[in-house]
Amino acid sequence: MDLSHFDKSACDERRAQLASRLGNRPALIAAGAPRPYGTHRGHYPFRAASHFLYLFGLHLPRAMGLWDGNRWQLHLPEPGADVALWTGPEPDFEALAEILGVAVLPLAKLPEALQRKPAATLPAPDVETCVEQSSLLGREIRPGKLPALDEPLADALIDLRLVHDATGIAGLREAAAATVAAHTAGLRATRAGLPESVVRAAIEAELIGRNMTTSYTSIVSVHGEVLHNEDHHHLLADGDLLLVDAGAETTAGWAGDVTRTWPVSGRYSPTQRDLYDIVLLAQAAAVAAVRPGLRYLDLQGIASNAIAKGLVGLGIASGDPAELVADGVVALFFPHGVGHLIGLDVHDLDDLGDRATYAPGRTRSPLPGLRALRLDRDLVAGMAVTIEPGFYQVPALLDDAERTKCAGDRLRRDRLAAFRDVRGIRIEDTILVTADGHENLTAALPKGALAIESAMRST
Ligand SMILES: [Mn+2]
Repeated sequence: MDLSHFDKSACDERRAQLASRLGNRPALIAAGAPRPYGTHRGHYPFRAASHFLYLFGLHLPRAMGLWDGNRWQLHLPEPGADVALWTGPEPDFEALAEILGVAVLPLAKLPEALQRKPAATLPAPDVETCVEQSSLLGREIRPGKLPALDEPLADALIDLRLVHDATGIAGLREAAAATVAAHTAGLRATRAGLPESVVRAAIEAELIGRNMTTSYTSIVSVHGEVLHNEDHHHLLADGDLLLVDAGAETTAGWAGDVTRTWPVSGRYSPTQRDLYDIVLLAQAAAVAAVRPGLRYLDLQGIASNAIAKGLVGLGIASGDPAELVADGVVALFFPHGVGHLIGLDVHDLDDLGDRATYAPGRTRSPLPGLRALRLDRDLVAGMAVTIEPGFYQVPALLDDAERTKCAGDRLRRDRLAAFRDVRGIRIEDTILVTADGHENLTAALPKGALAIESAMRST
């Protein structure tokens, strides 16, 4: 068992904070079960559910943390006789109790510890564990709308996890540094004629070498217009832009998330450069606005307005930029949200949906460009967010007469045709909100067009 990343005092403090919010109301926190790999009996490497990881700090398969209203305890499956043979010796319950500072008991004792009290819980990420939670608690536990009993637990965890403690911030910095190194390796590995998968390998090798993994499936694609492109088989060609959206996950579970878009040849074409600079201006304007008290939704407006002005400047669109945003014309080119929370999950707290990521009383706007926005809270020092505007030529949007109706005669397709060597551009950094503004945790990675070209030349 790798204990190198375990921070006992941070976990002690987090459990104490949660306990003080719960009072005498019991709560069951599930780590989740390993997920089967293929159809044989193997499993993916186990990664504990983030609420559990936040409180207990270790990837303990099938563990159940219990706040019984009075004290914390941890219930674990008894190790099978051959575990030490196949997967190496593990600390016994007594040793683990010492490490964690909580009582560790066999899972078989959990029903007794629950004493049929109505305990709150949150659905684990895997179905198998949800079934076990249902059986332990005598009610159906599944993802979706939370029962009233579970709401105070969800709200307490949201309250705690929205604002990162010093250990969390250190974890995010570590993930950011590894992510910067990974992108740098990808930049250096980029050559015309190679498949996208070779660049992906260079990026992920940098993470694996640090005993880390990825916080989501890397996007490494010359088809940046496919927003969640998970194919890696296309060959890189001179003249292509390569969109790379990849992030580290540290051993302790903290996520990195960065996107860069660089030219395969090492030089942006004049048309690529024009649009790249617009996305960069939009991203920089949104990043610059980050400070405590700012409503996150306003960043969508800042980025969209900058893109609207840029499109008018290039003659791709005409009319008043603010109206182009309001009427959904900018969303034809920038159809996604400007970013999200980041923490132990890359889309942090997403398992709790808009309850976590939208401030109480706020709901999703139906407007194009806003309906995909994952976050609308007022920023607080200690929150971490991404800022990631983009420009894409998505055929499913631009070739759809119904969807483009909002543009009227303001879309200049003859002019747009000159920019056909741009399929997708996105620029993304991980930003920590600080007391007096913000800190860009991934600022070390080249972002300006000239800086990227220069970094590619020096390989
Ligand atoms: Mn992101």
